[in-house]
Amino acid sequence: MKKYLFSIHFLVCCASGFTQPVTVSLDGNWQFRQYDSLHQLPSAKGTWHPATVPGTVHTDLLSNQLIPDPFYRLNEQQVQWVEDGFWWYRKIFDVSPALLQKDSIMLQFDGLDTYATVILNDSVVLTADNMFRQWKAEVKKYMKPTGNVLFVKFIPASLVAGLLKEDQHLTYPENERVFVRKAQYHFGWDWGPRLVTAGIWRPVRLTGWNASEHQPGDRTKNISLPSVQLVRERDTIGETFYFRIDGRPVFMKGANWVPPDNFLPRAKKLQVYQRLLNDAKNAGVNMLRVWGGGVYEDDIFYDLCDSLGIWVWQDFMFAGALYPADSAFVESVREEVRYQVTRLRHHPCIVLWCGNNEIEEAWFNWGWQKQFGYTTADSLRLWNDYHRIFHDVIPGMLALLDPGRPYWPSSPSTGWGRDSAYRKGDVHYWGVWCGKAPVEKYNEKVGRFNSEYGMQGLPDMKTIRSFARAKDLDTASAVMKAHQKHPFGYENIKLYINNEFHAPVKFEHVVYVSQLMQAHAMKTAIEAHRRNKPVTMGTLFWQWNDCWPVVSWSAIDYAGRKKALYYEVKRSFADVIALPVAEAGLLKVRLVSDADTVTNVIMETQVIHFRDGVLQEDTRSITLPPGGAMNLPVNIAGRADSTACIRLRLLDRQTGSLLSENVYFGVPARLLQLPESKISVNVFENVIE
Ligand code: BMA
Repeated sequence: MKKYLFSIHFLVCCASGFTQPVTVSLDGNWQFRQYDSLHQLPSAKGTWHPATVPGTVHTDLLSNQLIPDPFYRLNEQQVQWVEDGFWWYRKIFDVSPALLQKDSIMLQFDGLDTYATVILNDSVVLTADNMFRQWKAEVKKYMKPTGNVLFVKFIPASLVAGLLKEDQHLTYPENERVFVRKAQYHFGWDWGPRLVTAGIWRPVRLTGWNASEHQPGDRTKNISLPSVQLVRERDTIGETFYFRIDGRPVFMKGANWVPPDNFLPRAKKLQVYQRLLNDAKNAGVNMLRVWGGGVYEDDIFYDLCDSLGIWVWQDFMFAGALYPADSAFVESVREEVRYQVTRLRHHPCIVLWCGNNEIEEAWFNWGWQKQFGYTTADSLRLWNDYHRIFHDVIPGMLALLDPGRPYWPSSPSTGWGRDSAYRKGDVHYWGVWCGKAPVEKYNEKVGRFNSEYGMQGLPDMKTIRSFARAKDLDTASAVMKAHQKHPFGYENIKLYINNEFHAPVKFEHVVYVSQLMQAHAMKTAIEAHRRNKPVTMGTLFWQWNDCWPVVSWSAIDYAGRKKALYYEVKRSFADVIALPVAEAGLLKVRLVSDADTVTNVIMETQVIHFRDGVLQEDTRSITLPPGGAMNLPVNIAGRADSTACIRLRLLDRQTGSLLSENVYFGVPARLLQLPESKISVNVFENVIE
């Protein structure tokens, strides 16, 4: 992907040489206060306090010690009043004559969350109602050299949403959130708290220029982007679903990406993007799906994906609900799409635009029609509204703005309960977890492209201790329940642990074993998907990261600590791997390569007895074509059972270096007859032996 980056850089440098507009950042020090509220509120009212822009009202209240940390213990409940506040932000500033002399001065907000009125020197210069848009106003006539006063006044998003909801004669699934163009996870999710933020969440600036001066050019012109096709061709099974990039089919390995904080500007400041994306690269991830209940990510996310070689499946921000399609809403969506596609289309990393998360699946499978009592006429109207947004407005805008990239209206295309979900399109297989099916089901339910599946694991003990006291360390405690948002989360964790492991008793052991269980489940799924290459061409587990410290499906917890899953994923995503296939008690191996060159490997197979060590061994030399997959019989009689496992190692034939390693256990871990381990630890200064 580096070759594509070079041309972008070159173009931006060239463009800037011809222009002399003056740009002044208005980030940095602002002030904020609470103006009014729907309810009786505590102390923030009345006085101006220092504020940070870009930022959120919650983080400003926190740094002024006006609220406790919303992530600690049960504090999420304590801070719910914040969403009902009317918040005012203010900046007083001077400007240089160089700016003031320009013909035109534009005030530009890259993000306002969400319902805001912007007032400059007593004149309303713009009103905003969509968190995902950039907002601009020509302000030259209002500006003066000194003492400019800029106000941004927010009214509560949930208040407006509630009023919009009352206007409807139908009940929409998922309550008020669908009426607001604001990150949907802010209203709470099954891994996230309800923290309905407000604020100036992206940079603000003034730009002045003269009519004669060059305007910044469209960044996509003359940029060489990869040629990307989403290949959907009929075949004997159904229809293919894979990405062909620059002529080469690419097997996608990765995960779903959720916003890395409830308070997004904070994540950026703390360099969370660099950490999470480098970790992804190091684990062999080559695709992340930016999931539709979050946000169109910060520029830094896409810049990093470009440079690390991580492809991006980009959802538009709609998830698991129905959305209205009145003219005001549609117009807002149209402008949102215009802005986001124009902002992002020059990134080589983006290989797919996807309309939404789980709306098509939901409409046909979640029983909304019955639950909300829709008549035939209601259903028709709702389905037409759906079509308008996802089959008309969004693809229509893409055809104008980014015709070269594929569009997929909804992920997944078919519900996981239907057979056709495994023959075409992408699938979110939640039979394991939501349906409580055993982990082995992953071996059967293999889709053409597996864009979601997952298993929960508790976060690291240190992370848990950052929000819980010693007395809270029990899954039945109020605090641990508040940090588990899935209705039957702990029940399922227990169920899946008991299927595979001895039931842990101590809380620390529950944490540890839940992570092993999660890693085991995801290994099973990933291996099943990779074994099925080339019929299957993608595996994205749910979910890469967290937005707060929580029990979730993530591989990396909010504090950046890796769960056992991370290390298992890293092993399972190795470019060249030997995957066991157990058939009628006999072991075969499927060798899979995602490398773009021929790989010469030595495959080493060992039967290892837990007490007596290596019982049998076989080595053979194999040449794997680029991107190829092949079945091999294993030349050994020994079996993986309760006393022994089989270890498969692939070594580079030339250098002897280890390419990948896979250990196959024939029975659940709780049935293994493992001898007592003898481990001694010596610590010498900074060396552990
Ligand atoms: C998927 C996602 C999310 C959810 C996850 C776990 O379907 O799209 O909505 O968090 O399941 O339940």
